[in-house]
Amino acid sequence: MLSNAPNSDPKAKAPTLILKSDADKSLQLDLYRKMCLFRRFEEKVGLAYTKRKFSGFCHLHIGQEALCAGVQAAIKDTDYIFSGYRSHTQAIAKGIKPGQVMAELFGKADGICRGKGGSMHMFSAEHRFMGGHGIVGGQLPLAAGVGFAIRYEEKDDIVVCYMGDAATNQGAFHEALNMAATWDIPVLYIIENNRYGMGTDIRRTSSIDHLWKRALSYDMDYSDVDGMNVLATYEHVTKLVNKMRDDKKPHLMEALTYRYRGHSVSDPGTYRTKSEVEEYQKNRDPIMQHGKALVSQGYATEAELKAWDKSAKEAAKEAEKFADESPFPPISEALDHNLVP
Ligand SMILES: Cc1ncc(C[n+]2csc(CCOP(=O)(O)OP(=O)(O)O)c2C)c(N)n1
Ligand SMILES: [Mg+2]
Repeated sequence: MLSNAPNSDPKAKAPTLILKSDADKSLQLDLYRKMCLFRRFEEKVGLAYTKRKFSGFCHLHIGQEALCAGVQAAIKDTDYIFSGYRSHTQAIAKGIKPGQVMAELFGKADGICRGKGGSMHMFSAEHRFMGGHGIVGGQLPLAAGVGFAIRYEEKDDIVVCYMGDAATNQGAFHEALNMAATWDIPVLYIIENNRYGMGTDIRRTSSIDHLWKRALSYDMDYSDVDGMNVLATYEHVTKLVNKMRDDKKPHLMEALTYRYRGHSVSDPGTYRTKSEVEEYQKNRDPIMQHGKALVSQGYATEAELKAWDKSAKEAAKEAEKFADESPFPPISEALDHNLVP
């Protein structure tokens, strides 16, 4: 298990960088480009929010890109993703176009839910992206339900269900994991442990030092991974899902990660020090780490890394333009697609 459990010692040393991987070169390059896109997209979203292009809640994923990119590369298109409310980039990773995600944020007709889901409730059955859930832990039992259907229909797919660290203290977490373990339901439950709930250090709300220990209560398989390292994540999750497709058993994976921005856009961040944030940005940043890995393997030059980042900025700009130009949905469809009697 990793020694840098964030909930036991925030000053613990970062794990050694993985600078070599058996993953093929084109995949490794793709992971870099994806993370650049996720970062630049979320920066654009943050700016659009401050320009009041949309309102309501908005939770950015900046700093946590490696997990999203690494997991997505390890699963198949037919697998399902469930997530919480910090899910813009997970929707893009699952194949939804950045413009459709941005238009959804802006409440526009070309949004993936025709502007009715917004930041916290992206959804696309076609992409098997099952939300976007605003209720902390609400997605966990739903993921068990889809996993049950997969098993019942004897399919080969698996379900990936992301949650934040604070969600592990919810009743729904325990009920869902107990059921998944009892019935052998193929759900990979992933804790995105970014060390804080809304503003509370996980050490103040959890009695254990490693959140994967929760799996012991259900005799469920468990592991942890350095969620700031995309190659480590990709390699680890690939092994997990290969096993899960065979044995159909659930797994609880704790990914150690960190968010750079506030909990939501309205968070002044007074519960942590500036130097803690800077330490992650300087020494653990997922894009920086992976860039180093690519250069050290001779897969890319510094100039190429810069060019890919530039393309990511352009893609984020295009997504915003698409959303700006999309019309608002007509008032006549205000009650369509809603659960109204
Ligand atoms: C059932 C429920 N309780 C409280 C909230 C308010 N709330 C929104 S986010 C949040 C903290 C969740 O933190 P975590 O699970 O660690 O996810 P992160 O924001 O760090 O990604 C809380 C308490 C909610 N949305 N749902
Ligand atoms: Mg958290």
